[in-house]
Amino acid sequence: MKSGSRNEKLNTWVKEVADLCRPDSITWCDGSKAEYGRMMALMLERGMAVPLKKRPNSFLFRTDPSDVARVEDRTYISTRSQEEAGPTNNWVHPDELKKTMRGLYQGCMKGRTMYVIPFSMGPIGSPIAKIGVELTDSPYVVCNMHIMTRVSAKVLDVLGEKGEFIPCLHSIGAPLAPGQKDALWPCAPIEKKYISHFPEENLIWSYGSGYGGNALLGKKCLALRIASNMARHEGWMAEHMLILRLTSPEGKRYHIAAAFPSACGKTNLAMMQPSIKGWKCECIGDDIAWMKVRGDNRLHAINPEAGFFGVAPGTSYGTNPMAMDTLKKDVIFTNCALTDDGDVWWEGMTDDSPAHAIDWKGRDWTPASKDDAAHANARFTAPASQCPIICPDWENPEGVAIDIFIFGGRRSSVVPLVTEAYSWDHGVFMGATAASETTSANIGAVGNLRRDPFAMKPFCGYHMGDYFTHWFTMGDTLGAKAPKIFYVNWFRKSPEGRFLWPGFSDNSRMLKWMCQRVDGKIGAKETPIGLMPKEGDLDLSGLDISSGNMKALMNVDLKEWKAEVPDIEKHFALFGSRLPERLKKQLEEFRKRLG
Ligand code: SAT
Ligand code: MN
Repeated sequence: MKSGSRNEKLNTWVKEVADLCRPDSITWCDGSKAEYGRMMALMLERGMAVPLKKRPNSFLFRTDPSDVARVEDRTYISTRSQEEAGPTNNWVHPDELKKTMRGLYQGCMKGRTMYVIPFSMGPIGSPIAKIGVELTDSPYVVCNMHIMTRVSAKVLDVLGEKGEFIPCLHSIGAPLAPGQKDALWPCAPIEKKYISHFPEENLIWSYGSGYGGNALLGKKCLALRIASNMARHEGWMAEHMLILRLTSPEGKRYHIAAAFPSACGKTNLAMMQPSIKGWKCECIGDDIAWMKVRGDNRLHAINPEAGFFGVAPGTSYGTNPMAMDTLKKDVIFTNCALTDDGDVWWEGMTDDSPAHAIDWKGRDWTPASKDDAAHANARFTAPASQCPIICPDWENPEGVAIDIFIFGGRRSSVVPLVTEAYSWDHGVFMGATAASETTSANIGAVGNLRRDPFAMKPFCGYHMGDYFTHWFTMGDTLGAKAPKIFYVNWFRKSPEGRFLWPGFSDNSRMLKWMCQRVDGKIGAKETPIGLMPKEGDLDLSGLDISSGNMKALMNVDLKEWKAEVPDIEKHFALFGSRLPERLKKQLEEFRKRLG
């Protein structure tokens, strides 16, 4: 593609960054297949990419062992006052952070090419889409952005001379001296990694990591952290939610948006194959929802992304056949194992492990090896259009009208399979108090319980107390047309540590109950924590589950729930004077119901 654009602001910014980072050359990307091919050829030549014999146009990458997940400890919301960033975000004053990062950016692209990637989040030209431009020195990022966003010269046309874009600066932070041999996965050490957001000027600066959300800046950085802040000012919502369409045997459509923390099964739910007869599911998105109130006064959702960056381990024809079929060609795999016949493999993909493989660190692996063959946060990057059940409306700029919100997380105890909120305010309380055991999607300890409000703790670009207020405001705007809110937990375990619920396609049973609730076709019983299915109301036909397990899954132990209260109080105290009164009232009512 030719260099430069008609947009003065963009050209000036590209020049400024080039003066600072000193790349050897600059390439403007056009998102074409040929460009993708050139980038891959370059990475093959450098030995970074492994072509997969078994999957056409698909490649395996192995990262540096230090660069395998998002780095929440190194992620910043940099506003002029710390108060604005709030208690859930790391904060450094923009002047100081920019000074530090400018120091790091100085000459950081020497020996490399800087790519200019114009991309659209949402269909190009759609009124709800936003334009970003990522500058990066990573060809791996270019290829992933091709899949995850809409990269095209058309974006520059839409931008025109005066259009607005979100500048996203990224460097892996590994300049090359003349003659220096490149690493297979160049990146900077952890203490030099920075994932920084300047919401007051809609600006993103990322340094030192080449992985996932740290480097593909359209995703968590733009579509969640920056967009959430834009959304509260502009009266819409940017949420960490999958979007799916469920169609009943009678042909009635329901649209569901569900928020779960990273690596808690959003991709699996988004592509589920209902086990109940006659119900059909179609996927619209698996990670992010942008939602606006439209003329019908309902909340309409679009998926701003164009691909899936899904967790590989655990994905199989048993758990998520539609994902498996999405992965047949044109996929980038990262940190999976390589089999001897030139395919990828990961824990949970097949019943039998291969007798030999190369693990994600490039070492020989056999089932006797003490480490896993694939990293627990190994990922696939695949075009959404390849999903066999992608919804015909997945790129509809009008979006789909949401009927149901679901919150949830991983809880091995306490939380039952499904609960319905008494009201919008109660639903906001459920979202605000959501808790989950931590996963390997972030660098840090795995399995610790943490409050992760609306699954947005790592992704809210402003004060979380104000974010709660925004949810109440949206509820007031939507009034009777607001989606119904539910809370689920697929992950409850027996005292012996076995999952009590089969999950995956059987989660459709809870979705059916939710749809019946939306239609007012079925009752519910009142419990202190919310409305729950009455005995016999959940469709369990054809499911082999003991009544003991069902009882355990639905159990609400008041002692256990009372024990949650002090933790909720501590969590709420974090938000100080910005905790909405309406949440305090909800906590009061919750306490009363618990008795
Ligand atoms: O690395 S990502 O942020 O894209 C994946 C996730 O944490 O959900
Ligand atoms: Mn996510």
